[in-house]
Formats: sequence, C-alpha cells, structure tokens
Amino acid sequence: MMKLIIAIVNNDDAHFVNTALTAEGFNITKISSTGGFLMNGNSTFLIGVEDEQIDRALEVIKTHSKKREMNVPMNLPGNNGVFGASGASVSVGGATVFIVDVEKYVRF
Ligand code: 2BA
Repeated sequence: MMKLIIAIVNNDDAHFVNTALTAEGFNITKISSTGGFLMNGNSTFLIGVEDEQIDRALEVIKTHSKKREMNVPMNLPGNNGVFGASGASVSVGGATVFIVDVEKYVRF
C-alpha cells in the first residue's frame, strides 16, 4: 500500500535532505513552511512511497537532519512567559515525521 511521508525539516538541513532523497530516486515535493512556535522557516517534504521504501526514506531524512540547540528570545510570541525573561534553549533540527495511508494516487 502506498504511504505519504510528511517530514518537517529545519531549513538548515532541508537542502541536504532534498538532494539526498532525489539522488535516491524518491519523488518529493518541498513546501516552504513556518514552525508555529519559533516562527522560523522550515521545510515540509511530501514523499509518496510504497511500504517497502519507507525505512530507506526515513534513514535518509534522519541522516541529514541534525539536532541542535537554539536560544528562544523572551519576546517570542509562543514564549508567553513560560521561559521567563531570559528566554530558554530549545532543541531544533532533527525531523518531525508523519506517515499516513494514501487512499488513492493518480497523476494526469
Ligand atoms: P516549531 O513549532 O517552530 O518548534 C520548534 C521547536 O521548539 C520544537 O522542535 C520544540 O523543540 C520547541 N517547541 C515547540 N513548541 C513548543 C512549546 N509549546 N513549548 C516548548 N517548546 C516548544 P520540534 O519538536 O523538533 O519541531 C520542529 C517543527 O516541527 C516545529 O517548529 C513545527 O513546525 C513542526 N512540528 C512539530 N511537532 C508537530 C506536530 N505535532 N504537528 C505539526 N507540526 C509539528
């Protein structure tokens, strides 16, 4: 059965994820997106795959998505005072991935 991988990737890693997936023959769509919390640009990849390709796609995404720490400023809208006046460090990078069933896939 076909699946749709929805992968949200930090913009610093997006180019490498894009290049590596394409080089391995995956069909991808990259959408420019924005994280609701940090309000930074990130990239959302839509990748239609057969079941047996999922593991490889996830491996490629994981390899090129590096976790790192980032300081959140106190005036960030999403902060809401939760982190106090000095802000806080949050973990960014890595990838947030959803895998959903595809009911139908057509191309005209
Ligand atoms: P952002 O919403 O900008 O979140 C960036 C990072 O800030 C998150 O990294 C997390 O470490 C932290 N963070 C987010 N919301 C928080 C909160 N309410 N309180 C404290 N810290 C918070 P990740 O978890 O790796 O997420 C990276 C990006 O993936 C997110 O960017 C968002 O665009 C997306 N994302 C993550 N989980 C999602 C979900 N359940 N649904 C939709 N998008 C999601």
